[in-house]
Amino acid sequence: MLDGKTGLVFGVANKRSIAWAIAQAWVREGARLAFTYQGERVKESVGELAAAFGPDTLILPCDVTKDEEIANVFKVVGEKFGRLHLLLHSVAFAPKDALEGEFVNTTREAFRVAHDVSVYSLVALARAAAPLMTEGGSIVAMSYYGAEKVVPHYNVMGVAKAALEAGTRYLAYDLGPKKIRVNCISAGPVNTLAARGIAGFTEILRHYETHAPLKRNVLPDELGATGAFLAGDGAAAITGQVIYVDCGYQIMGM
Ligand code: IMJ
Repeated sequence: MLDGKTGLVFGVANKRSIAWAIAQAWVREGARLAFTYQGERVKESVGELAAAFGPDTLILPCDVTKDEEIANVFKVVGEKFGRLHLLLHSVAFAPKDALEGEFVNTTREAFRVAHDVSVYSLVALARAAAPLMTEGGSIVAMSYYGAEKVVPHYNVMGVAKAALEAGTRYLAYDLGPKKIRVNCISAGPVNTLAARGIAGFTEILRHYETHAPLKRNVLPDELGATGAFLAGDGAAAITGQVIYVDCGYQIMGM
């Protein structure tokens, strides 16, 4: 149960977003949420989705590469909510070129952008959230298997997710004394905006169906359920972990 808890969700773009699945699960368990969106293109869709939780749902713009925008989000959330218990980081970006060619050709700029948007943002958000998490908290970030094994074309995002997972451990250490837990969900492939346009994504889904022990792909609702678990007291002693929600794919050697 998440009754009486407040949460802040980064990374909803549309109804297919993993962030949306986890937000719905948090609300179903009784949490009150605020949302951020990145860019005018998704402002409307995030607004329409968030309105499902009431007309006065807080929706704020946030480009996570801008310190001023992050500061503004936490200032407003502090004013409206007073305190914060939950934070979801479901944000990643690498320039498209970097996900198409060979990793060896990654430019300094693509590497920088991927790590700024996808990794540093978690550090910045955790630091800004901590002073509002006066009753303890749960921070959840999204990762992917490409962090630990080579997934063709995942390239610099794999390196960024490895840093995100390591960052999760260091944040868990720093924030543990404040009863703030920090964990990652490593999700199997899901057909979201971040997956669209990836060459051969249908084949990737089929590969998981064939090779994962459960012989199917993960459903967004199942990621929501794990997000709700990590947010709640059932996970009160879990921090710094990467939880695989991938139908068992990660255990396979061949
Ligand atoms: C992304 C690229 C290559 C292989 C991939 C993915 N596989 C999966 C993804 C196998 C599952 C999706 N994923 C886990 C991501 O983290 C995607 C991040 C992403 C996607 C894009 C596409 C559009 C763009 N930049 C992006 N940056 C990050 O321009």
